[in-house]
Amino acid sequence: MTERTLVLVKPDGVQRQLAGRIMARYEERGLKIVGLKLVHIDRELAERHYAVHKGKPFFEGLVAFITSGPLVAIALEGPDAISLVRTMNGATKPAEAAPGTIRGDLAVEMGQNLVHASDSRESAATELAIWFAPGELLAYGREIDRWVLSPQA
Ligand code: IDP
Ligand code: MG
Repeated sequence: MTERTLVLVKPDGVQRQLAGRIMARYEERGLKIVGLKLVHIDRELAERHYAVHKGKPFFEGLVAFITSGPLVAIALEGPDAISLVRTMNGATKPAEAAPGTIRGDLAVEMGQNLVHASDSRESAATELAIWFAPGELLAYGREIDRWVLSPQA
């Protein structure tokens, strides 16, 4: 089923100038970019994005890291996009991420593991609404060869 998911190329990815290469992997796989922005977020947005991790020992470090520099937020669309992107990103801990995955190829540290991706239908809907305003996401128009701006699904 066609899904939409949120991906972040975290500040380490932007700082290492890997944003384009990481995005290219998703494009090459066949996913469509339906939203895209370069942003340096504040603590308030970081806490909303990582709300499920509030209270965990790594939470403060995570918020400090995600607010440390600009990141790229990408809305991707495609068949089973949510699980497909998680598989492409690889395990959270880079040492356990399979070669061929983004983390398995390009990262070594859990705290600097380059990418975020929504992990469920629910988190994808919540996160896309946090990162993209209605009207910032694209969708196919009725004519299949044309992109149009549309309100968030
Ligand atoms: P995910 O990014 O693979 O979905 P989550 O468990 O949602 O992983 O954790 C969010 C992020 O928090 C991870 O990508 C990683 O950067 C960081 N993180 C998770 N667990 C730890 C930990 O035990 N120590 C340090 N950082 C962690
Ligand atoms: Mg997660």
